[in-house]
Amino acid sequence: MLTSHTNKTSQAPLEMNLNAATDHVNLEGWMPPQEGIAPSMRVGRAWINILWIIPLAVVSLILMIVVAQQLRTFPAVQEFIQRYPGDASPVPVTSGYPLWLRALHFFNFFFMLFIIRAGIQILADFPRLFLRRDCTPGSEWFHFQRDVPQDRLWTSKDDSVTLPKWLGIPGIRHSVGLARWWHFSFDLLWVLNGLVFYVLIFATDQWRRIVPTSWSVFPNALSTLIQYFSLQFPVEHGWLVYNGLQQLVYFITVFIAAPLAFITGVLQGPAFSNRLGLIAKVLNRQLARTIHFAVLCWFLFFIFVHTTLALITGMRGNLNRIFLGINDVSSWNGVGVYLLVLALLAAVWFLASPFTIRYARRLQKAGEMLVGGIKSLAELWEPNTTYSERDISPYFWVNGTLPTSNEYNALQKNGFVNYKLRVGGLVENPQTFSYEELKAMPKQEQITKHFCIQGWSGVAKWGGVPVRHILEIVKPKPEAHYVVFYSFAEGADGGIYYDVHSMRNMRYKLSLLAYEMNGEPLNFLHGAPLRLRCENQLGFKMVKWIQAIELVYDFKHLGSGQGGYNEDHEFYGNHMPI
Ligand SMILES: Nc1nc2c(c(=O)[nH]1)N[C@H]1C(S)=C(S)[C@@H](COP(=O)(O)O)O[C@H]1N2
Ligand SMILES: [Mo]
Repeated sequence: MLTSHTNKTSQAPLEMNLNAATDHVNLEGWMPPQEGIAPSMRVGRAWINILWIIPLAVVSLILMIVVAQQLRTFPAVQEFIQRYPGDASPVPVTSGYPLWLRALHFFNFFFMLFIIRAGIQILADFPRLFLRRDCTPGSEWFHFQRDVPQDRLWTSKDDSVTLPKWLGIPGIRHSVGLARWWHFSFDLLWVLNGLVFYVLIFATDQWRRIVPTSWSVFPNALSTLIQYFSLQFPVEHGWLVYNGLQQLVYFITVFIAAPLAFITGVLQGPAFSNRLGLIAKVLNRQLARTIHFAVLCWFLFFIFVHTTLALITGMRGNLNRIFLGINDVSSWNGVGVYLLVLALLAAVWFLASPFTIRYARRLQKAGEMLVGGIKSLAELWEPNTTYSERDISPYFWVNGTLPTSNEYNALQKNGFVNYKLRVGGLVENPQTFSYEELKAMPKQEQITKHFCIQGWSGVAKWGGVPVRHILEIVKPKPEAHYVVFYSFAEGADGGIYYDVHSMRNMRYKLSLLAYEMNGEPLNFLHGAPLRLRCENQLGFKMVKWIQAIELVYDFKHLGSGQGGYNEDHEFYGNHMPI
C-alpha cells in the first residue's frame, strides 16, 4: 500500500540519490578529531585558564582554616557558636532514612552522572559561552576552542572539539546527536525521580531536613561554617536534623538549582523560545545556556563538597544511614555497600561511550521512544516570536556541507534564472516554480531567531514565500502526512541532504521558503536560491539549497528511514523542537 503512494512521483530519481547510513558510528567516516584549548574565561581583556581555580581553592581553603581557627579563640565567637551550635530545625525528623529516600538519592546521583557527562559533550559541540543571543566570535565569555580563523570559512561543525571518551559520552567529535539522547532520556528520568522526591518528602516529615522554617538557619549556617573550617566539626544529629549549612545548601540544590536546570534547558530549544516572546528575549538562548552551565558548576561543587564531608565527618555513620537506613556509627557495612555501588558506577561509566558508538541506532530509537513523543508535544504550539530590525545579529554562523554539483554551479552562474523548484508526490497538482515565479508570489518577511543543535543562535530577517501558500497551489492529498525537502548539496557523508517535516509544522504562519536574508538575495553560504525556515525546529531541519519538495505518506523508505540526513547519519531525532 505504501508503494502505491510513493511511485510515479516526479522526484523518484532524487530518492535514489539518498544514501543509507550505518547503524553504528563508523569512526573512519566520522569527523576527524580536533583538540580544543584549556577552558578559559574572559576577565576584562585577558583570557584566564580556569584550571587556576584548583590552586586558588587550595590556597583559600588553607587561609580559611587559619582564619576560622583564629576566630574561635575570640570569646564573642565562642559565645556565638554556643548560642547557635548548628542544628537548624527545632522539630526532629522521626522517620529516619526510609528505603524510598535512599533509593531516590541513589537514582538521582546515577542519572546525574550521565546527564553531566552528556551535557559536557553537548557543550563541546560549540565550545563557547555567550551572554547575548548573536554568538559573534570574540564576544564569548568562556571557551575551550581557539579564536575563529578569519582566513577561511569556519562552520559551526568546524568549531566542535573532541573530549576524552571517559569524560564525554560518546567522547568523539561532533556527537551532539548521541549525547542528547543520553542527556534528554536521563533528564526525563531525573525529573520524574525529583518529582517523586518532592511529593514524598512533603507527604512525610522528611522535608524538615532541608526546608528552613526559621531565620535562625542563617546564624546556624554561619556557625557551622566556622566550625567546619576550624576543623573542629559541629556535633552531628544527621539522623534527626541537619545543621543550618546543610539545610541551606540542600535547599538551594533541590529547590533552586534543579528547577533552574530544567527551565534553562527547555528555554534553549526553539519551540519554547520562539513562543515565549518576552521571556525568551530576556532569557535568550545564550543566557539560558550560560545559566545552565552555572548550574552545572554548582552541582559539581555540591557533589564534591557533599561527598567529601560525608566521608570526613563520620564516614561509617553517614554511609550506614544513606545506604542501609540504620543509625549505626561503628559498623562497616555501609562502607562495603558504598564500595560496591562505586564499582558498579565505574563499570557503567566506562562502558557508556563504547556502547554508544557500537549501538548508536538503538540508542537513537530508545531515546526516541522515551522522550521523542514528549518533546514533540511542544510542536502543538505555533511559534510566533518575531524580532525587530535592530535585533538582527551582526554575525550569523554558517553550517553545513556546501553544494558542489555541476547542476548547481550552472544554475548559480547565471543567477538562478533557470532554477526550477519541483513540488510533487502526494499532491493533486504537481508543479514546478521558477525563481521569478516564486518571487512574484505573495512575499512574507519575518525576523526570527535560529537555533542550531550545536548551541549557537542568531536573529535574521527572512523574506520569501510561505510554505502554506505553495501547499494551497499543489493541493496535498489527504494521505500526504509529511513534506520532504531535497537539497542540491550532499551531506557530510555523501548522498544528498534532505529532511522531513510534519504537515502541521509546514502550515504554520512562520514556515517559509526564504529567498532573501536581511533584505538581500539569499547568499550562497546561507542556502541560495531557496532555504527553509521552520521556527519551532532546530537548524539542521531547515534544508538549504532546496531543489525539490515531495509530499509523502511516510519517510521510512528514504535514506535510513529516520526522517532526514542528520537523523540518518548523525543519529539526531526527527522532531526537534527542543
Ligand atoms: N543542504 C543542507 N542544508 C542545511 C545543512 C546542511 O548541511 N546541508 N545544515 C543545517 C544546519 S545544521 C544548520 S544550523 C543550518 C545553518 O544555516 P546557516 O548556514 O544559514 O546558518 O542549515 C541547515 N541546513
Ligand atoms: Mo545546526
